[in-house]
Amino acid sequence: MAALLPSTLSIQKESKAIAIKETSLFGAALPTSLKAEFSPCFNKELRKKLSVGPIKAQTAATTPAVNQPSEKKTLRKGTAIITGASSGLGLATAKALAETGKWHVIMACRNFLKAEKAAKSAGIPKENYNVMHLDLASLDSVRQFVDTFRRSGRALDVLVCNAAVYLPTAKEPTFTADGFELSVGTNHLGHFLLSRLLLDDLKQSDYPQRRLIIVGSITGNTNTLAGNVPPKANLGDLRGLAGGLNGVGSSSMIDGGEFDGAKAYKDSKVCNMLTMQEFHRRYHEETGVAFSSLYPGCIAETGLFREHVPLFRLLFPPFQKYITKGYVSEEEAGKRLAQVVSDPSLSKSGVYWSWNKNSSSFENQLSKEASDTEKARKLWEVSEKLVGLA
Ligand code: NDP
Ligand code: PMR
Repeated sequence: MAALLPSTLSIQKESKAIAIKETSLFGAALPTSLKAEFSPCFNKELRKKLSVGPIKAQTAATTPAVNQPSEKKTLRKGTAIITGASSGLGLATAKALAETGKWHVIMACRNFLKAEKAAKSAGIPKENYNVMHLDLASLDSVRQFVDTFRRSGRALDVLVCNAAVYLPTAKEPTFTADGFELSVGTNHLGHFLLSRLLLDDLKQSDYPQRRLIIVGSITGNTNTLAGNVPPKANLGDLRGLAGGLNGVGSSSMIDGGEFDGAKAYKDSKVCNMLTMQEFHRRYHEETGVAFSSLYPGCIAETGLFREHVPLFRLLFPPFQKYITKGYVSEEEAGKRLAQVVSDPSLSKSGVYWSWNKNSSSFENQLSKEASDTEKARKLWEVSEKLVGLA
């Protein structure tokens, strides 16, 4: 909460402007007062307003654990690369894994010093991690990271594509070094190249359970209430992506529409979930690598919301804690992702994991778009061209 204090102060000054401008502070067109927004009966009301179709409960019954291969008696220490491990979910996961003593974590981060400091202050045992530079907003940096990792001589057992940017207040698009809109360029295309290149390394590992995990989210899934808060994810026919997503010759949005930072993020999460499934279809049988995605819960206090207005950052955590009850702490979310990395009962491939209120994992359903096999294939092929693999 201490970190919120400066925001609180600035809210005093800014609240009037925000209240007028940001009637859609929580996304849905909400001309009514914040009081109404926080009313416990928001569920019925909002569903009506948002005209949400059938919604799958995000707290469904736990699916029985599947595929429980027997573990070797003496397992060597596994190596996991986690992108964006300098804060939030990535840092908490690195800590959860490193503390077991069974994992060496490579923190793949764009800001080396920040990552080192974060690891130190989180108390991650220093023999169980190291930081390597990776800027996902540059394809050259991705390739260089892969080279550096290979030169380290380590086997790769698990890759976690976790890093992301969210730019909900941006009026104009910004771009990666290669000219792609920044959210999709970082969250999807950077990870797409990284995971395609590192699949070879995963294949070569002798670790019994090799996994490639791409973090997804509820907000990219329109079969949920959260996924129906405007702007909704929608990749359309991928015409903007096929045009290079550069805002010059083509749109900066995947569907070819006007730039919208919040939508670009949600679209990127759909790409993450589609990519995981396409990996599964193309490579699971051949390689034995398990591909999965997850929604770790709403970790409402992470750096993801750093670009949002101060009032949002102040109200979002209590909204998620007391109204939607979707809130999880960074520590809890880190334990969840660490489970997807190493728990033998979460070894099934092609799954989008979620957790119910008792923190039990279950195989969740993806939205129609996020499970569209034809779209996944097209996304794969267009992405291959953009990152120089085809
Ligand atoms: P944070 O902002 O705390 O973490 C994001 C990380 O990504 C940071 O370490 C950041 O680095 C890194 N990053 C951003 N851009 C780049 C880049 N170009 N190259 C390398 N690293 C980069 O957010 P969260 O922990 O919340 O987000 C982690 C994941 O969880 C994301 O995939 C997000 O979509 C997902 N998620 C989050 C939810 C939430 O409620 N917070 C809910 C559902 C999913 P730096 O520290 O240098 O800024
Ligand atoms: Mg959402 C019903 C449950 C629920 C859950 C679990 C989330 C998660 N959200 C829910 C509901 C609502 N949200 C409702 C009813 C509203 C309108 C009042 C709402 C609004 C809202 C906004 C404006 N929510 C948001 C925002 C954001 O800017 C966050 C976002 O979309 O980031 C992309 C967000 C989120 N809500 C979540 C989660 C997990 C997020 C953020 C993180 C993410 O998807 O990665």
